[in-house]
Amino acid sequence: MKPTTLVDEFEHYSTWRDAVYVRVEALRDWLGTQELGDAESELRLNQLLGRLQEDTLNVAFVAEFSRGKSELINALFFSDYRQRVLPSSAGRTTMCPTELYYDPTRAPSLRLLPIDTKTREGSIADFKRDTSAWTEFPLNLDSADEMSATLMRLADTMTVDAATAEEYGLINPEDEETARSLTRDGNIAIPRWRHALINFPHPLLKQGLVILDTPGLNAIGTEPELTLSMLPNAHAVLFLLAADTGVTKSDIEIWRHYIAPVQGASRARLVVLNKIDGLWDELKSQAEIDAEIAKQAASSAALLDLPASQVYPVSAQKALVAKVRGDAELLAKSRLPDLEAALSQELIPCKQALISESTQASVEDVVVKATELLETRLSTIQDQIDELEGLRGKNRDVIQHMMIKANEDKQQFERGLEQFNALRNVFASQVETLRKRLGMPALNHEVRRVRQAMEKSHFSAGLREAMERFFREVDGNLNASTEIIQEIRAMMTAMYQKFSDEHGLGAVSPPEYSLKKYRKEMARLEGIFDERFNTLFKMLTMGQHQLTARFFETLASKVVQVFEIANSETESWLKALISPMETQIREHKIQLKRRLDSVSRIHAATETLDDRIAELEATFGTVNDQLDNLARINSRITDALADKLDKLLLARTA
Ligand SMILES: Nc1nc2c(ncn2[C@@H]2O[C@H](COP(=O)(O)OP(=O)(O)OP(=O)(O)O)[C@@H](O)[C@H]2O)c(=O)[nH]1
Ligand SMILES: [Mg+2]
Repeated sequence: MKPTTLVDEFEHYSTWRDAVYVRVEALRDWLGTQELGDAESELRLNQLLGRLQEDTLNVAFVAEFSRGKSELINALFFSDYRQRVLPSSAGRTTMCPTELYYDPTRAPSLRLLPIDTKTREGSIADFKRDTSAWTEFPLNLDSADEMSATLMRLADTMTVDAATAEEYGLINPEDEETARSLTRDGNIAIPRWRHALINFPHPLLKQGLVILDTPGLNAIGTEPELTLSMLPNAHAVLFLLAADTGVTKSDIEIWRHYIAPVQGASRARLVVLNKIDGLWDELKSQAEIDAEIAKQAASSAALLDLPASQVYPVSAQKALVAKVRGDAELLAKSRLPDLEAALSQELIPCKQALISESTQASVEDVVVKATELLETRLSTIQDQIDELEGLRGKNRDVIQHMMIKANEDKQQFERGLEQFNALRNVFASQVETLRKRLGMPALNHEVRRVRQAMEKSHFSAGLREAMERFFREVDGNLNASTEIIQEIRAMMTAMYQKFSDEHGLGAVSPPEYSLKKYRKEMARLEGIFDERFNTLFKMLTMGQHQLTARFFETLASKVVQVFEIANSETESWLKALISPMETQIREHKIQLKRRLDSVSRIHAATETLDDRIAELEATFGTVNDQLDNLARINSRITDALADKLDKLLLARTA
């Protein structure tokens, strides 16, 4: 098998995504020019295009300090720069979580969030929106030396007294290790920065790759956002062990607390056994060395409760050297290509499948709706043609009779419309009740209440009670919303049925919708809270009080995020519920009016019958062409989704 590098595979993926984008855009534009799209379809396609454009692939590197995370990132992604981009050295090097990405609207730079922001309100996500909170250093891409000198700031530390470190939530004074790290005068070295953002125009980052480099256990534990959102949001997590240290207690702790519990079917988790060059012994045969490496991989796997095949032994450092020097033999020996292949195979197909599925679903809904509309048009035109054909040679009395019939149909439909409008009012008031339960003001009220309770309470029992109540209230609101949603759906289903029975409108089954996944997500967050509370906050010192408050802020911003998504999805659903009905009614009204007009015209001049039939037949042809076009545009999207990339590439060069 030809080894695929992550770079190749990712480029392939980006090309695929671009091709899908272009074709979905073509669908949206075509529906627009043909006046076939309604507001709901346009919104859906625009949302889909936005998602395709902003699509990122997040890969996180997690491990205890000095296992070689930064070196592995250099070897995997930055060897083209022919030197170390990220600082990597013995002892603690990376002092704060570091994100590497590319934003074309900003100049290449290193931005650092000062550590004292830990005492300010707001999560890292909040600070990201506040440019002034960051210290910015430009990156000079023309000088590799200057660039790595700038990036050395990731390792900055500063000395503070124990009280300050405690206030930042960085130390626990009762902890033995803390006691040891305090110098004789009671000071301690802490990271100077809380978070780093590197905006760098690397080809992969340009295509949407986002890399997260993290420092060791101490920092992971003090930044709840890492645990709550950054790691769960990563599409792949690489956990590193080092052959020279073996699996230590803190390695196991990181694995158990921060990596193993992160769920999600699409989430690749790879364990890397780094620094295998330490086992390369010139006095041993290759077979003996391989056996030694296999043995260590197997024992590491056993300690982490994994099959041995999931542990990838590599030497990041030798791989970097090999890539810089173009030494193929050394590269093979470093075993990095095996890891790259595994990473690309686990990561990219999963991601592609996810995007493909959601694109398919949105496109299908829109296409089905437009097809139905065109088909209804076709069949009404056909009915009219048949009616007129039957009229050839009939006398005025018959035509008079038809006119009366058309008028009656129209009046009956207008009565139906009145009922529909009454139902719309009921719908609006139910939506109002739903928004009261699910809307942001209700949630913000709960968040404020916990904040107040936290300020007042100095004991963990009080905090716990406030939090438990918070989760209970939030779940209660979700539960009540679920019931309202079911009522709304039942009412709309009945209305659709009625219109279908009485006026011959197409039978539509309103889309199913449930808040279950949000309730599940809330339960997951509560689980994380419980676990953190039980391990960390048995006793509340001042610093821990701070830490709890910050933990809550992060948790709250996560809950707010979940609710924002739930709200926007609910609003889309509500629109999807009513809009097909509105479209159908509008269409039906137009058709009824046309029928009446056409009969009236014939009534006035029976001799124009042939002209009228010819006119209708021409319209029939146009609508038929539209149906063909729509099917063609749709099958182009389906082809792109099925990754017929060879074809795409050929088409592009042609
Ligand atoms: N022999 C050997 N040393 C390595 C290898 N990979 C990394 N190192 C060394 O291990 C040390 C730590 O590497 P880093 O890349 O800084 O490790 P890290 O996990 O990023 O550590 P922190 O930033 O402190 O959390 C450095 O001195 C590297 O040169 C390897 O494959 N073999
Ligand atoms: Mg590092």
